[in-house]
Amino acid sequence: MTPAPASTRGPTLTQGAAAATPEPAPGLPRRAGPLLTLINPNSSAAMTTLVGASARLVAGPDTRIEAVNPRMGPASIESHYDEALAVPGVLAEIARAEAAGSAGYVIACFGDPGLDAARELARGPVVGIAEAAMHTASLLGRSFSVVTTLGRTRGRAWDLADRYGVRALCRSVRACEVPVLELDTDPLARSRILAECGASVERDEAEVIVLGCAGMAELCAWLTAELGVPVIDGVAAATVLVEGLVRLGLSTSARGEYAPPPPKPYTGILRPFGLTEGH
Ligand code: 2AL
Repeated sequence: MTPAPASTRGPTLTQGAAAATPEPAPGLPRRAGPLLTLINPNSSAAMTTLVGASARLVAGPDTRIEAVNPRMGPASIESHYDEALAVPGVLAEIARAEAAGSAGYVIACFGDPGLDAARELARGPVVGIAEAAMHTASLLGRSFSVVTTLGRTRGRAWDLADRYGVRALCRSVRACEVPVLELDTDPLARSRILAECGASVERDEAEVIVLGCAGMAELCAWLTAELGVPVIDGVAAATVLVEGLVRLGLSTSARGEYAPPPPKPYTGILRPFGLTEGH
């Protein structure tokens, strides 16, 4: 397998799939602005198109957005199992985009899968959509609620609220019980999501709504108009945040926990993920 070019930040992931992926988007305008890579960690091309569109709506005019999804991994992420097995594909995309000169990354799934590992691998800043949405919510009100897909994903959202230090602001995590891949096909999806958002505001006293899935991005403006409170699409929030970090010239600290991982061999099907020093 062809190793990806060395990162100046640290070791190189010897990921064949990464090197095989075409580099920045055919037809992308060649402008001077930074290239940001949005990684949809599931393998749904339709959702990748959706998150790319959502990011482009808010990105600055000179920012180039490449929206990608891994070539391996789950069709959607709605369990811990899905999430764990989505991570190698996310890391392969980071390695590929590093070689293509990406300046920053958005991990566009609400469980923020692989966020810490991505920060160890990437030169530029990496922001997860749950992280971005929850921090943004904390700037807009004294309380927020998350409206997610399936009830089984609620625990992960609570874990992340803890992790990001905003659990005290989180009034509830509600589920619309629509699977990720049915968000745009189930005729009841919109009304169910609206009902859970409404209950969050009326019953749980949430002042801000956080959408708990990248696949809900296109509902954000409509929900805002219906609810009369700020509704946050994490894809847009993370795009603006990472773009701002890049503009500030800031990136992940390479000192301490996010230092490049020590090179070592990996075995079996994970062999391509073994890190080497340089090439
Ligand atoms: C998600 C998401 O954002 N993408 C995905 O596949 N699953 N989140 C969720 N709560 O189901």
